[in-house]
Amino acid sequence: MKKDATIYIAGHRGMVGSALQRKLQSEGFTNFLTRTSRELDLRNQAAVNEFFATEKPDYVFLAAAKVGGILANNTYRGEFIYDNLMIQNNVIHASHVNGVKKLMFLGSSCIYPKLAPQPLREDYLLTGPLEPTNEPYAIAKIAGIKLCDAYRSQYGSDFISVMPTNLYGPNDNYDLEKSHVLPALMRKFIEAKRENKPTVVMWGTGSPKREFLHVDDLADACYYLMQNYSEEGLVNIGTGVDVSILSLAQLIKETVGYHGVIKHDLTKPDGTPRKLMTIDKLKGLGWEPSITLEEGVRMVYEEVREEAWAV
Ligand code: GFB
Repeated sequence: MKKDATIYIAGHRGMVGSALQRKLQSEGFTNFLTRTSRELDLRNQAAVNEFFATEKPDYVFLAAAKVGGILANNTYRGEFIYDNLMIQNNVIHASHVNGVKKLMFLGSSCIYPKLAPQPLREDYLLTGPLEPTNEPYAIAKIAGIKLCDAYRSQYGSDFISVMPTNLYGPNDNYDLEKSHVLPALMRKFIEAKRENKPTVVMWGTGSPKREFLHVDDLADACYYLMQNYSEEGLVNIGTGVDVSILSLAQLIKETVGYHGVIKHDLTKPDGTPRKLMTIDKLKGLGWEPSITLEEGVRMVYEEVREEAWAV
């Protein structure tokens, strides 16, 4: 990627897109194409086609998506499949039509079968039934991988797919109904400490295990792969280490310095029991993460400790 290349980051205001832009800026790239969803609705095929035909990006990072935590995925099932299919179909096809040099499609570790052996290897894709709470989202993301592969096969497009594990970091979503677990618990512990509340409620049993990657590490890996990887299929991006949700809660509790009690809301779903990915392929390509969960949680706490969230 030449430093004067024109780069379109779809989803540049989200947690992933903004991290990608920070990374590319730090590497000396200056020529960014960005549009808010209000300026360009990526579900609108005609609008996307016109944007690509006019702006002719050299490289595309497809980080725009309808995303959310377990409850949002399970509640807005129609939006999660429709919006994501439309966004990725439009952007990937327009990239092909307009001769984009390389495109990176970002998926999620939830594409793997619910009960696949752990750690999850890239070739476990489509070997069993999916976790029901996020099946619509996972189906859309699997379709995106297959779309990139089909365009590579039929047209020779240099479109690659990466599957990040559960992410956290700057510009995360702190809406307690829609967010993922790490920002949700961070907010709950900070507010409970501030307001001297005796308890903090976490969802589910706390026994599911998850792998967490700081989004700055993700952006670093994406930039690395954009330069060093060009194949069909997918590459996992994670840490190769997971923790139980209860351990995560305890880590955040300690980091925040909250001394109350953790309670469980068992009416909320646990979701998939475990989704630890192997990162052997990524390591083999020459990349490893550098931010530990303890460091990352500390970084997030420093970023948001004074935040006054709307109710
Ligand atoms: O992060 P999370 O919403 O998503 O939930 P998933 C992870 C686990 O944390 C679940 C528990 O077992 C939740 O029940 N949990 C505990 C909480 N307290 C809370 C809380 O206050 N808020 C939230 N949100 N969870 C999503 C998928 O799955 O992960 C998406 O639905 C996507 O498709 C994304 O793949 C990365 O890891 O279960």
